[in-house]
Order: sequence, then C-alpha cells, then structure tokens
Amino acid sequence: PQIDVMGAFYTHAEINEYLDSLPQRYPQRALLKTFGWSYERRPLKLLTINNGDGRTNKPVIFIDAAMHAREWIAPSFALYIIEELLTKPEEHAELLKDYDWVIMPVVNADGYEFTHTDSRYWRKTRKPTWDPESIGTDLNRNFGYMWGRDDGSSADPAEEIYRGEYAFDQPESQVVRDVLLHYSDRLHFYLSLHSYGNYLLLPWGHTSDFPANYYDMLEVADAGAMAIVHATNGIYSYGSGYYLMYATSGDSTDYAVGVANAKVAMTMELPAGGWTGFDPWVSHIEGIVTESWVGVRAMAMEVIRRYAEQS
Ligand code: 0X9
Ligand code: ZN
Repeated sequence: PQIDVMGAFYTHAEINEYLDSLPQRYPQRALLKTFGWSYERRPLKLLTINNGDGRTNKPVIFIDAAMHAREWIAPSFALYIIEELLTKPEEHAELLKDYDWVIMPVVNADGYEFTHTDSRYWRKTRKPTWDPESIGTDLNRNFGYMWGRDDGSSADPAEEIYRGEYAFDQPESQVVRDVLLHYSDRLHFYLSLHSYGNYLLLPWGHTSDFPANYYDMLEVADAGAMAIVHATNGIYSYGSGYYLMYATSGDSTDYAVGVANAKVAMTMELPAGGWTGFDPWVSHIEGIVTESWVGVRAMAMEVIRRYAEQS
C-alpha cells in the first residue's frame, strides 16, 4: 500500500505493512530486514535505500525514530524521508550517489502501539521492571556508553528517565546498538528523531565536555539550521545537548560517537504541535515534515561534502 504521510498518524502495524510493500515496488533500491523484535514480539524493521547502482558497502546515513513512544511526528517524518528518497531519485541523486540511507521508523514499537491503544502520552518501553508498580524503561537512557549516571538518568523505575537495570537490558536498544555496530566502520551520520523543541542536539549528553569531532558536528548542524531558517519560518537551536536541554546518561547519540565511531551523531527535536507539543494535529504534519526535510537534506549534503571521499 501507498501511504499518505501527511494524511494521518499510523499504527505500528500500518507502518510495517507499508514498509513490507517497498521491496516489491522498488526492487533495485529498497531492502527491508527485520533486525530484531520488541519485548512484546513486534518485528523491528530496518529499511535500506540506495540508488540501485550495485555498489556495496557505501558509507551510511542511519536515521531512527520513535525511541519515545508519544513523539508521533518523528516516525511520520521518517516515512516522509523514505517517500522522498524512493519517489524522487533524480531530485535526490546527490544524496544517494555515494551513500546508503538506513532507516528504522519505529524503535519503541510496543510503547508506540500503547500510545495508540491505551495511553497517548506514554514515553518508555512496555517491559516490566523489578518494581511491580512500574512498567517501562527509557530507551534513550539504556545505551551502554557512560550508562548509569544519576546526572541525566534515574535508577527509579517509576521515573520517565528510568535507565533500566543494566545497559541494553531492553531488546529495542539492543537492536539500535546492533545497527550502529554493524555500520561502525562506515557510519557517517546518525540522526535520532525525537520531539519536541526545535533543537539539534549533539553529544555529549553525559558531560559538559565536548567530543573531539564536536566542531565538525556543529558545522553540520549549522548547515541544517541555516537551511531551515532560509527556507521557512523555522528556528532551530543547535549545540551540546547537555547545555541546550539537559544532561542525559546512556543516550543513543553518545553511544554512536563514543563506541560506534559515528562521524556525526545528532538528536533532532522536531517542532511542537497540538495541546502538549507531542500531539500535532494531522493538519500540522505537512508543514513540519517539509520544513524538517529541508534541514535534514542540507545536513546530509554537508556530511557528504565533508566525508564522502573517506570511508
Ligand atoms: O531526553 C531525551 O532523551 C531527549 N529529549 S526528549 O524530549 N525527546 O525526550 C533528548 C536527548 C538528547 N541529549 C541531551 N539532551 N543531552
Ligand atoms: Zn524523545
């Protein structure tokens, strides 16, 4: 089935049905793999998009979304990126020439489904904890680099930033870890889509220090923020997540830079909408995803410009 990204928010099953249709529709250019399973045994699917030239082992741009269940605009934007790359290969030839795009639209599948069926503002996973009163772990505190600090995560299962009992005790964070490690010899850009706040957040989250590649990452973020300002009314703040938002310990972008060797890793906090910021109206989707795509495209172009020759 086709999917009208701007026309609705979709359930995990609907998104998977759409992803399942892509390899038949784009046999040379779309490759779909179930990379793992959620706690409640939902398949976590990973789509690889290329330009069909047959070259293997190109450097990779990896995008994930919905690590936090309630941030619905993030998976919608991931689907929009997929549609852009697959339906407009000429327009986006530069983006695909030397790079594979690897996209996981729904990481926290159980939580995402729960926000459709039970509780719209659920954030964490759905795996029980040692505390019978508390369900769920914050996947973005569960990654195994500088995991477990009290500045930026919590050991209390009742908290929204509960980090889990030990790093990677959630199947969903294991899957993202495995993707990051699988591509760690050619991971040029890791972009984790969240909402909300119009931020481009760079590592580190666990300390006020900066990683060695911080200024390169900052220039990539700058290209994205500038493109959005130039094209639309959007305004993004960019810089260290620790300073711009708050400390995080065990987040996926720290792991991507600290362990998986990512040249650029970033959390993109998409614009707010709706009553709470997490629930844009359907009529907001088009504006948000088209504006955000301007930014992501510009950042990808900057990554390509800086790193395409290396591998
Ligand atoms: O808290 C998070 O995991 C992210 N924000 S959200 O509102 N989507 O939950 C931010 C993670 C980025 N890193 C830092 N702020 N350091
Ligand atoms: Zn989030």
